[in-house]
Amino acid sequence: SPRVLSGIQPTADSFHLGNYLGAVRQYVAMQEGYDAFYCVVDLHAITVDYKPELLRRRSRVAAAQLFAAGLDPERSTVFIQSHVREHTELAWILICLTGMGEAGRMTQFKDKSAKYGETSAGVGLFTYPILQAADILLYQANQVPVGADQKQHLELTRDLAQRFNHRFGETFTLPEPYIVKGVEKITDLQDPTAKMSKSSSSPAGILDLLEEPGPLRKKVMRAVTDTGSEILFDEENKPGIANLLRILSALTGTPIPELETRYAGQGYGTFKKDVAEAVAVAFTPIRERTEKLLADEAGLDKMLAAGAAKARAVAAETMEKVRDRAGFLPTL
Ligand code: AQP
Repeated sequence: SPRVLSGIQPTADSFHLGNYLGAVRQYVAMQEGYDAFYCVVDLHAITVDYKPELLRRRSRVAAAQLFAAGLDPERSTVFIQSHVREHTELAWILICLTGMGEAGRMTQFKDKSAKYGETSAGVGLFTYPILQAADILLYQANQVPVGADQKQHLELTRDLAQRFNHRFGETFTLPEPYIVKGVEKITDLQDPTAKMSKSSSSPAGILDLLEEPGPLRKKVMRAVTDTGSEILFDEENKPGIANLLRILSALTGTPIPELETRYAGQGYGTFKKDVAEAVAVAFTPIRERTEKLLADEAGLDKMLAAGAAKARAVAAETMEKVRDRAGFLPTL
C-alpha cells in the first residue's frame, strides 16, 4: 500500500483545532489504506527559542495527543523524530544540495524570522524545510497530509528529491501533498483572516485540543464576526462566519449549504452555540484519553520506543542507499 508520512511540532502545550482538522484527523483517516508514519518533530521545534524541560514535556503531550486522537500503534508507526538519527544525517546531505536563493524564497521562513529581525533568526529556521524534506524522503512517502501553509515546502521536497535522483541515480520517491479541501486553513477566532497558529495566535484566537468545554464555549461565543446577522459562507465579507461554518461542517459532516439553510434567519447566537457544542463534543474524549496516556509516562515512552524501532528500520535502508550513491565510503 502507498506510504504516508507527516510530522507535527511539539511547540505548544496542546495542538489546536487547525492542527486537528488540517492534519491529525487526516492522519487517523489515512491509517486505512496507507502504510502510515507519523512523527513528533522535536528537531524542528528547536529552530525557535525553547526550553529543554518544556520541549521534553511537550513532546510527550504531542505524542499522547496523536494516540488519543485515534492513531493505533498496531497500524501506524508513531515516533519521535530525534529518535531516528538518520533524519539529521539526510538533512545535511540535502542542505548541501539546496541553493541559498531557493531556501530564501520560503514564505514560512520569512514570516517566522520577521519577529527576530533579519539577521538574528537562527540558521536552523532557515534550513527547517530541508529537514522536513529529509523526514519525508527517508520513508519514501507517496502522500504527505498537510495544511495549505506547507504546500511550498512540499514543492521544495520534490525538487530536492528530483535533484538527488538526477545527480546520483534514482533513490527517492516523489511525494505529493495531501490537502483536504475546506479544512486546509482554519483561521484565528480573533483575527479570521490569519491562520490559527500555536505561536502567533493569542489564546483567545485558538481552540486547544486539551481545553475544557467551558473555556472552549466562551472562546467560540466571543469569536469575531461582522456586524450583520446572516449565516452565509462569504469568505471575503464574512471571514469569521465562514471560518465557523467550515469548522461546524468539518466536525459534523454537514455540507456548508445545508448549514446555511438550517441557520437562515436565526442570528449568530444559536449558530455559535452549536459550533461550541460540536467542538466540545469532538475534543472531550481526546482530552480524556490524552490525560490517561500521560498518567503512565513509562507506558507512553515504550510505545514511542517501539515506533522508533519500526521507523529506524525503514530510514536505515534509505540512508544506506543514499550514502553509497552520494559517494561516502562504507564502514566495515
Ligand atoms: N490553521 C491551520 N489550519 C489547517 N491546518 C493547519 N496546520 C497548522 N495550522 C493549521 C497544520 O498542522 C500541521 C502541524 O503543524 P506544525 O506543528 O508543523 O506547525 P505549523 O504548521 O507551523 O502550525 P502552527 O500551529 O502555526 O505552529 P507553530 O506556531 O509552532 O509554527 C501541519 O500539517 C499544518 O499544515
